[in-house]
Amino acid sequence: TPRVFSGIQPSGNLHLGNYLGALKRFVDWQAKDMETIFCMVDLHAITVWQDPADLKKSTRELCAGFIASGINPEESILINQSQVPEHAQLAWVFNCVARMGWMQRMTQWKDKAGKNQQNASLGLLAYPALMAADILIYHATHVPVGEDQKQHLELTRDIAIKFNHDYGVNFFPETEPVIEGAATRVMSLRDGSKKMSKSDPSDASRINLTDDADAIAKKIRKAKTDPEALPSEADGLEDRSEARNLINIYAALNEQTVEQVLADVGGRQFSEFKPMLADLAVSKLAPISTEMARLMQHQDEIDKILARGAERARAITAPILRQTYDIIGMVPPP
Ligand code: AQP
Repeated sequence: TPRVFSGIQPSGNLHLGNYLGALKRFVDWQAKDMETIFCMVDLHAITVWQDPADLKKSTRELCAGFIASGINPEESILINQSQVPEHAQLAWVFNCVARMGWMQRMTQWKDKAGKNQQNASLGLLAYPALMAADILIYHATHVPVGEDQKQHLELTRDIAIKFNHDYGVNFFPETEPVIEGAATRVMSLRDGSKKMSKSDPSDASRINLTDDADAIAKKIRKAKTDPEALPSEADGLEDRSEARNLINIYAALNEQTVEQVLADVGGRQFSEFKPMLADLAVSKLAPISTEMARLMQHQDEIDKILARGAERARAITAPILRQTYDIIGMVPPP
């Protein structure tokens, strides 16, 4: 059966963008006749500084977020990256396949390293090789992600192609990015030109999955908008990034198309639309935050789920790593 893989960094502040761009869509994939593997990518998170106690908490909270969003750890394989060592082992091989120039071209590297590249971690530059390993250590073919990960997935393909070519094999598959739905790029509530992000210093810029009903409603009420009424057709949202963002969020939460939403709300003012959006968001998100808080009371359960996930994952990853080592000429243990 074809395999689906995706990951989320446990770097805190899990938000609505992660939910609509990733978690909610993972649940759709879980319902299909495919093997689904979802990962808390803690080794990716430490490419920028993480406080050790916060990282542990965020990892368990992310696991709770997966489950509260509808990922069933009996159906999907739910893992923490560092507990499945073959990810990091294959990443080393890919570090030797990928080229420096490929890494230096990545926009995420340029954005996150900023002007002072000399002072960024080597891991931040190598980030996409680890991501390629996460996917290819399962021979996964489908990778559901938000728009911001498209470039990294193209690089995953390049790494697979170069590995296969260099060693004269047809071993790693060419993966397909799956970027679909109305909310593949949820924007900041304070600035329609920036994506909603975990690391934005303004908490008002994002809806956290841990926010309660009051906080969710307040952030939507205060979201930046323009003074015009809403249009009735999608082309009326061009050049209105904040309006488009709120409509996209509404459509994704309500499982409608943008056209369907605008057919209902076109002509209304934001003063009318925002309370509708707040009600919808609270009804969809508050149960998730309640369930996350409940699960966080049972840390030992979470840790057991991750241990069980790692065991199931290693039944797939250990043989693939063994075959990779054989292809590249490593002498196997007797
Ligand atoms: N704003 C977004 N809209 C839609 N999808 C998004 N994703 C992230 N932000 C948005 C998707 O969520 C998944 C996990 O993301 P991640 O945690 O691995 O990486 P990230 O992009 O670094 O997340 P942040 O929130 O933007 O963190 P910082 O602030 O560190 O940059 C991915 O599928 C991603 O596409």
